[in-house]
Amino acid sequence: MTAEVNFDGLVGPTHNYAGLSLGNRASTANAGAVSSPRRAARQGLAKMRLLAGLGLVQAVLPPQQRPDPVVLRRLGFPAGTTNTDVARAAPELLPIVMSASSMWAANAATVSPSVDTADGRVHLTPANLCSTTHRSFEPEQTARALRAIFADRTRFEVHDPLPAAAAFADEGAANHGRLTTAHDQPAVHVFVYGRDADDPVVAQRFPRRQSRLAGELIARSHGLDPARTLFVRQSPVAIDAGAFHNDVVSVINEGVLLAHELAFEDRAALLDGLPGAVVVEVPAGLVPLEDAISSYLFNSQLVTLPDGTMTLIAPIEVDETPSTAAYLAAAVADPDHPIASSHTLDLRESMRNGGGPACLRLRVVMTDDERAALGARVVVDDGLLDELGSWVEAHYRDELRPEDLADPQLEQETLTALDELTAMLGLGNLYDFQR
Ligand code: SUG
Repeated sequence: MTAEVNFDGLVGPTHNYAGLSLGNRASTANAGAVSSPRRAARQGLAKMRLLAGLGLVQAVLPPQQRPDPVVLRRLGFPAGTTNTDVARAAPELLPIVMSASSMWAANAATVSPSVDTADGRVHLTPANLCSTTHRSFEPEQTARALRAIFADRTRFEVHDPLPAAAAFADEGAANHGRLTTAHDQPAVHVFVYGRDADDPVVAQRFPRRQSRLAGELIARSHGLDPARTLFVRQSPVAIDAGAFHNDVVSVINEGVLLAHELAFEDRAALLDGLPGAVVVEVPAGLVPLEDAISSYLFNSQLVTLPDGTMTLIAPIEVDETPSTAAYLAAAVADPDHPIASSHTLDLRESMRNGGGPACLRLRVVMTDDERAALGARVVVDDGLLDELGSWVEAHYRDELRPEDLADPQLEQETLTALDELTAMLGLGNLYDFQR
């Protein structure tokens, strides 16, 4: 059977609040706050356990090594430079090289399932993430991890990330969705972008992270049918209100597009391009854009359960925001609304950095054979979730303050933890320090 597999980014041991993402209002608002890597990782594992318990196929992606020695060398530091050395030599770089931002796996890559590609293989392109400094360090390790997991070249192709230039700026699956009657059927691919290469330079409140060209290049390299790809501009109003990725204001699952009324610039063109889709637009009169962005209603995971109904996996902030709580209750009560049920989760550690349920997952639709060909033990069951839980308890700190990022112990703890993790997940010598 073909299934949508949700790969969640495992929160790394350096999870912290450094205020690194302009345009991501939660990130800015929580700069300098004390984080809890352990609680963050527990919350992430609880989400994976919930989805697996609902009968969905759930998998995990490993965190990245921080600081990354390859990045430090490229920044001109000598081999053997530690986090403590960086703190002494260039304190302003420390939060940037220590960020655990790879946990938001929706930005790891853009994925096209085999049913949609010309060569019948699954194609993945790691996102270059060149719009933010700290995230621009992710693509190399992402590519390495994806190549270890999707190692079978007869079934999978992991492309190189696009070059890290503004014209190719790519944020991965957070700005991409596939609309289809069922996961195993050919889909219309919707690529959402914030700017075009020839946009006039005008003053804007917040950066437009995704370029149209990036989506076009990826669609071509994946061998998607041009007649079934759509390029849609995000509304500048939404970006300037804090929707730095489109998955903050819309979500697609199979034949359903759930979106805020102000998510897209040209709604009419979008709706014309999606014949047969069930488009549920949430009016600003019911859910103001501000509430959509602070609660992350649309950053929920809309998933199809084994019984064929759809459930919404939402952050607890949706319950706590009157307009979104009312919208969701009414949706579930309405037999004609595609959301038949919902679950809310405490993901506050990630949410404080602007990462909700949908940010934490990368969707890969796979056939049984493709799943059986995965090159590592990444599909979770209760046993693996228990092992990961014990691993987090053993290695993660309860609290991390900004100054702790310079602690020499922290880097050592991280390496010990990652070394154990690669053995647990059968990932071989994934990390630079293991080579
Ligand atoms: O890229 N936050 C991430 C959140 C990513 C959310 N992903 C999706 N919407 N799919 C970002 O802005 C904050 C890190 C800090 O400030 O410490 C950060 O990188």
